[in-house]
Amino acid sequence: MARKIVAGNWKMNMLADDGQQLIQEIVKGAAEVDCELIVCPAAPFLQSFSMLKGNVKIGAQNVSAFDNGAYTGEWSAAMLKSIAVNYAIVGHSERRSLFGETDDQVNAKVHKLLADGIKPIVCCGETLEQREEKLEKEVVKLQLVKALDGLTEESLENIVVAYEPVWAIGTGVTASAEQAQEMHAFIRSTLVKLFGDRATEIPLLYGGSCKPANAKELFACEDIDGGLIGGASLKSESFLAIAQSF
Ligand code: 3PY
Repeated sequence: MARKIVAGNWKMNMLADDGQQLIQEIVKGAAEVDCELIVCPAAPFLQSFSMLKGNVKIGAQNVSAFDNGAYTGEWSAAMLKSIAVNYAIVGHSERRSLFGETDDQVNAKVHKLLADGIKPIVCCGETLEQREEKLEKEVVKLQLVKALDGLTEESLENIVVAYEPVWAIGTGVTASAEQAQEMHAFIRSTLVKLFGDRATEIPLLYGGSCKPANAKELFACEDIDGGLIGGASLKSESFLAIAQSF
């Protein structure tokens, strides 16, 4: 798997025409960037983008923890596989806080995705209150231990981890490069303790108001391998500028 990654989480934004235009602009600009780009549109548009090639990959923003059956409104890892989706975000803080996604569900989703050959982008991150109480490391460690429970060493090469401090999501506030690096180094060492040296290969993305103005400083940090981008992924200029910040 590529180590340098910039992934765009479009969240519940963009209609069909705007999305098509944006993806075309991204594909055009992709030749100029030295990293893998992942575009994560809303579910209705996944299929229309999923035949992209080269360094632009397609990711879902969620997946069901179940296989198939009477689960209205859900979609399975096998369905994503059948339309050639490459990645899926799991455990985003918006899913946890707005839709009650639990660590156990995140873990089940990670296993379903890996079983169908889709790479999970596993999100973790603390709230402002937890940081103020100096609990950020404890919280993130627990999220990782639970999300990755039961994984084999071999599956590590198909995992991406994204650190997204909740207080920096959609707020315009970004973690300083020092704060982000400190947490990424902690995540790296936690993963190595859990899985051994092979875990050093897991790409660690920073997410939370990452934009062209701060991407260079963040990506220069030793343990930051790229970004999971929210608002700035909705315009090709800013998304590609971030991808050129390595
Ligand atoms: C943000 O940067 O707002 C994100 O949530 C990216 O996933």
